[in-house]
Amino acid sequence: MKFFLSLTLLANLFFAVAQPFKLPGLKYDYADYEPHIDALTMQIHHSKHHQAYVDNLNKAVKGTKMESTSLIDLMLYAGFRPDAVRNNAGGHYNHSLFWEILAPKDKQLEISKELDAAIKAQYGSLDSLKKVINQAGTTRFGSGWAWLIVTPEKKLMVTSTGNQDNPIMDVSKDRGIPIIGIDVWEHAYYLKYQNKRVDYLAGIWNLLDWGIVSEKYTAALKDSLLITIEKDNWPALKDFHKVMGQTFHPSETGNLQPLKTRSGELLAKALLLKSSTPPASLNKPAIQEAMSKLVTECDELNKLVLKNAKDDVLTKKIASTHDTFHVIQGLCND
Ligand code: MN3
Repeated sequence: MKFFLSLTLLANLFFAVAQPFKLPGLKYDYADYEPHIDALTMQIHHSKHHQAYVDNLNKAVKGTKMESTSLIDLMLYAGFRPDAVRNNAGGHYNHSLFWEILAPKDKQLEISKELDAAIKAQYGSLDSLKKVINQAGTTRFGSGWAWLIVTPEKKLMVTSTGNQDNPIMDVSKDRGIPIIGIDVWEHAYYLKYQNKRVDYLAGIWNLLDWGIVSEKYTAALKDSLLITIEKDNWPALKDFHKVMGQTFHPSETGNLQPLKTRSGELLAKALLLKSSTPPASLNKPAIQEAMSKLVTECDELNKLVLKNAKDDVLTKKIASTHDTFHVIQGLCND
């Protein structure tokens, strides 16, 4: 078990930094997933759809700073990235997970005691968990995924996302590390099940390798990504960051127009940030202090703009305000 686990961790590490991204091979032949998923569907899904996500992801990051960004980081801040990155990074990650957790019946491993106990404690039984996941999959309008995730509070949670989004992404409402992902795009089932998503979802459980899911559960509980996600869950900080970025960065090249038109908005976002509740792990005096300082500085900055202060005065002031903001972000990474 220990050996297996370290192999998984090693694979994850490799997975996180390896670029260009590559299509992972399947552990079994396309026909081995029959009759629940037919061989042709597996073949097209893996060698055409997933391959296209990989190719388009490589294309989208090529020649940009993102070329050296890990897949996890591409997804964590998907909301700040081009749609092509969000969609194809998600497509690559989601399908890689999907292939990993599927196995023919005679190759599947047993569920671990820990995961079994966690499921029973939260959902009563494995069958009721399956029902909740199926419900998430059937009610997902259009294309998307149904998930079982481990949350930053180390609880299990069932959720779903649209398109190729996933719960690692900042754009998702429910966040955590996925340990089960069920593809509910029509391309995953149409040839055999046509429009009958419910029948496909009923069939897919025959292929679920609970042994692999158990390994993913154990790894997720220890993964520092959970801490990152918890700290990242602060919408008011992100809202402030957006306006700060859009006003400060142009000022670095001498363009003060965005600041002059948006200093009031920047102050409003700072006030909202100050009155918001930080994620539990960041609710500390030093961060509260920095937020107060940020409000004061944004207020002073806004007054300078209203008084038509000179450009060099404004440039200096926004630079120091930006520094204060990074004190909060810096502190966040303690
Ligand atoms: Mn798919």
